[in-house]
Amino acid sequence: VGASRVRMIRKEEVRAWVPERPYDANKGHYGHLLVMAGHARMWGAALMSAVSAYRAGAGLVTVAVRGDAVPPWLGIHPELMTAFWNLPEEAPALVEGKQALVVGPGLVRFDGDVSWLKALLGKVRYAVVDAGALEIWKEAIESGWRPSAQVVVTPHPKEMARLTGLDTAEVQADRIEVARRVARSCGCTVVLKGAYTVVAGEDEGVWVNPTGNPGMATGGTGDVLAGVIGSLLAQGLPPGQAAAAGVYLHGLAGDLAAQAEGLASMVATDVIAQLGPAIRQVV
Ligand code: NPW
Ligand code: AMP
Ligand code: MG
Repeated sequence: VGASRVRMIRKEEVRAWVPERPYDANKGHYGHLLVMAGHARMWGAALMSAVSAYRAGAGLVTVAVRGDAVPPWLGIHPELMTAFWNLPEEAPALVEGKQALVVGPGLVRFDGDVSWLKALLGKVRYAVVDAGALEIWKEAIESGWRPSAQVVVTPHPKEMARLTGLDTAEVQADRIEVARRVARSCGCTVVLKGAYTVVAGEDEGVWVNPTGNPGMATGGTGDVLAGVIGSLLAQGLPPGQAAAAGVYLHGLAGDLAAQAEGLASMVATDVIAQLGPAIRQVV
């Protein structure tokens, strides 16, 4: 414990963690991810998470949408599958047969209800809890409940402030300790985003990510990250490795996007487009 357990994520370890593609591989080897995200005003978050998950190697990706018709925007990426839900109690059945779950990007909570998230995290092995699911998570954790799923939470500094009751400046002044404390108290893996993203594992080990740049301060890059980590979980990486490899590859894709487009102009879909080149550079 202490400073000796804090280290930079290295390319060589990411290379060792990313699943290989043997000649006789099939999509069943790379997991099925459920993305429970988006709503009418933030459907892009769901689309970006889900497409990023495919780009990071998941075998199958299903997007859970509210309503009962396939929204036309999903047609941009016909490789995506669709599941439908309207009521919170319909959510848990959707994770059956999935190896991992991403919940939260662009999600707007149901009034006061936390039971659907608890039920979901009782049925799946691995999950990423991000954005709109974080306050529901906080409420559930504070009531003493603990998930049977192994969970990676991915707050940015302001979301971390909401989770802890600190203000954003206090979070930023002590990033490693804040992330470590939350990981210890919830028994989960914590990704505290922003420049030099911190990954704190359940075992108190801490990684700091050297990749990424301020061009990533643009709408949707966090939704991409949630999809990448969810993808690696679906492929069977344990949470600490999925989180560390995910932030490294996401940041590297951001660096390639910055080279191509410039810091001011790059957008989240440019980062998605560079996930392939980033993975190729590492493996
Ligand atoms: P400030 O300005 O410093 O006070 P919110 P959100 C702070 C979805 N999206 N370091 C900063 O606050 C998401 O998935 C959908 C320090 C910033 O203004 C969510 O569900 C999109 N501070 C939902 O929108 C594309 C930092 O936090 C504030 C920081 C709301 O998510 C966009 C924003 O936090 C979006 O991804 C840092 N590194 N980073 C779509 N196309 O569908 C952030 N902050 O209020 O939680 O809003 O993060 O935009
Ligand atoms: P979100 O705020 O949820 O959209 O997530 C933003 C993503 O972009 C996270 O992965 C951050 O780590 C990354 N990011 C934002 N600003 C920076 C920065 N200045 N340097 C490196 N990465 C950043
Ligand atoms: Mg976000």
